[in-house]
Amino acid sequence: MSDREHDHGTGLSRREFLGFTAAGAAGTALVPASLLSRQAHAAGKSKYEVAPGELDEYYGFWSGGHSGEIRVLGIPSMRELMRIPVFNRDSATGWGQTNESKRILGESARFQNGDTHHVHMSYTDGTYDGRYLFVNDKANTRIARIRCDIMKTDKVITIPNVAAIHGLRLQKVPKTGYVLCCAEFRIPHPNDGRFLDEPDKYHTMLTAVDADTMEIKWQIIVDGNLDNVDTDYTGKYAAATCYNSEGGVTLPEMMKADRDWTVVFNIPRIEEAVRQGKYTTIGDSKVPVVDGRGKNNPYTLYVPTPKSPHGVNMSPDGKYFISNGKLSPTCTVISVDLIDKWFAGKLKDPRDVVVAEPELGLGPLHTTFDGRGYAYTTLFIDSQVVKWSIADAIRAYRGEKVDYIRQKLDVHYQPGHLKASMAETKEADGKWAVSLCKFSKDRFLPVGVLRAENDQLIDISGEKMKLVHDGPTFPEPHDAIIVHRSKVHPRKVWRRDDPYFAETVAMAKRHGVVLERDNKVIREGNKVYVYMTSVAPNYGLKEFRVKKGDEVTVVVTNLDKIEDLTHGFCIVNYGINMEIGPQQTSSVTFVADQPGVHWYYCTWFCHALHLEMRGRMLVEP
Ligand code: CUK
Ligand code: CUA
Repeated sequence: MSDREHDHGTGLSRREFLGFTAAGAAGTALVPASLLSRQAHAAGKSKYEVAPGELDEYYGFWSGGHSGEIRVLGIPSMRELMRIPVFNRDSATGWGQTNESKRILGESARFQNGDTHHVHMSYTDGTYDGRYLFVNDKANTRIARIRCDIMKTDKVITIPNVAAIHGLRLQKVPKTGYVLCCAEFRIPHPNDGRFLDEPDKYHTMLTAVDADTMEIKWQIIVDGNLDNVDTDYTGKYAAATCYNSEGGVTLPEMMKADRDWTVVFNIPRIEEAVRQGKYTTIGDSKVPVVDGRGKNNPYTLYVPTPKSPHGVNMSPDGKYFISNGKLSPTCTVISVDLIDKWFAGKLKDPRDVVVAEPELGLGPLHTTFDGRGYAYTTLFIDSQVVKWSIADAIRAYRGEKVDYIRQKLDVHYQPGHLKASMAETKEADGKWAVSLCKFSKDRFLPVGVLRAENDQLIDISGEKMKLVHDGPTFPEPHDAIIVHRSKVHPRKVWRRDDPYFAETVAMAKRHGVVLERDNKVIREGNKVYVYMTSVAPNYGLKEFRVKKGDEVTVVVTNLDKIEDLTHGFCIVNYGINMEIGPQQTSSVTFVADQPGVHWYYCTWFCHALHLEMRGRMLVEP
């Protein structure tokens, strides 16, 4: 590929450049953070190499696409630190098999797959608060919450009345607030088979979920479909893209219109409608459903947007929603102030809220920000990231002769999301960006027909973007966030009263068992409860005896208090394995369907005598 990188030049000296930033971000916390980060870079700390023994400055939280998981990376090293199973099954930890994980997965535990696209961290006052992550499942219309203190999934819910949750964002102020979820595919309501071949009866909805209780608060029906969503910094608005305003069910039908739209939701008005009972319900669901269809309803504003837009991104100064044109070479910049005016009845044409529509290149999908007034947009078809000035794009839209494009950087290849450090908070610090490329082709040794994706690290701290690292990943990171490490405070050892295994503790109590002390087998009919402790390199029970056909529940409590001293519990030829971290209790239930001697053993290499950490399950015929 030819080197198409070129610099349009800012024409500004470093001093003027910083001065511009200060003016552009007046009144926010952005300026000091940006200046500090620039100084750190000037002092030579911008290397992406993180030496052995050193820690990364940022956490990266990656969605895992149709692997169904979340991954945790260190930034800038791009080292993969952890995988958090969410909608998938996990052989190492027993996610999807332990009783604790099955309770969390609920009735949806019957699904073995998931498709995560958008992972976001909870906010307080417009920045990350380190409490939770939330992620969508497009495959089975679910969302999940992950506790950041233990980095485990703690809630999974299915969204009713809709299909294929794709876009997912959180309210940023005063705190999260709602988790807002876009269902991408239109379906008939009710979807019970009575309407099949009548696409005019299909529709979709935005769903608002309470982040603290995970209760579904309301849904709002829209025209067209919903793709991505973002929220503003006042708590009033969310905006979502629609690529199928046509309501088509085939590709040519969905591509017909030259403009689809960005739909803006007026959240206080929707809440008011729910309070006043201006809603319906669908089928058995009790969720209030507000009707946001039609050009003249009070809840939504449909802003015509070229063409089949995909990502929508709120600028960290809180001023603009930016919709990424996908089939149009443009991004559409929508002003939050003008949205206020629209809903106050002061504007006539929905397009009046648009303040810029810069032409950026082919296939704009997603935009990120550096907190210094620049936007960075991925160009899927051009395989580039384009850096552009929002202020200059606005001037150009007003008719001034200015070049808003600063640089185009080749990436490899076909980028989707692009995320800069802290970019989705008011503390955007403009140090690193990651371009999540869909194809890697010639960038890595070939590994069969299936290839890795390529997550490319870009240094955005200077005036020119610099590509510094290629990171192969398994299918398929769609999105990521880069969170400063000061925001995240994971535990090192489990709390004995952690709600994660509270139901198992309650069961032990009913059996009169003290988990921290007892090793015993309790039989209730053909149900057998096996309680044991673990202290490296020993299980509290060297053996236990059951009968063929018994339903066996094994509960292991790890008494080790040492950081990083995890044990496993695996039964040979029974398909059972689970993780028991320091001070954790884990349990698993299965039917003893094979008589004979079945060794159980520890799967985490925990001690010099780890191999000897085992015992026998004796199953009488
Ligand atoms: S994403 Cu889900 S299709 Cu561009 Cu936010 Cu990849
Ligand atoms: Cu315990 Cu290995």
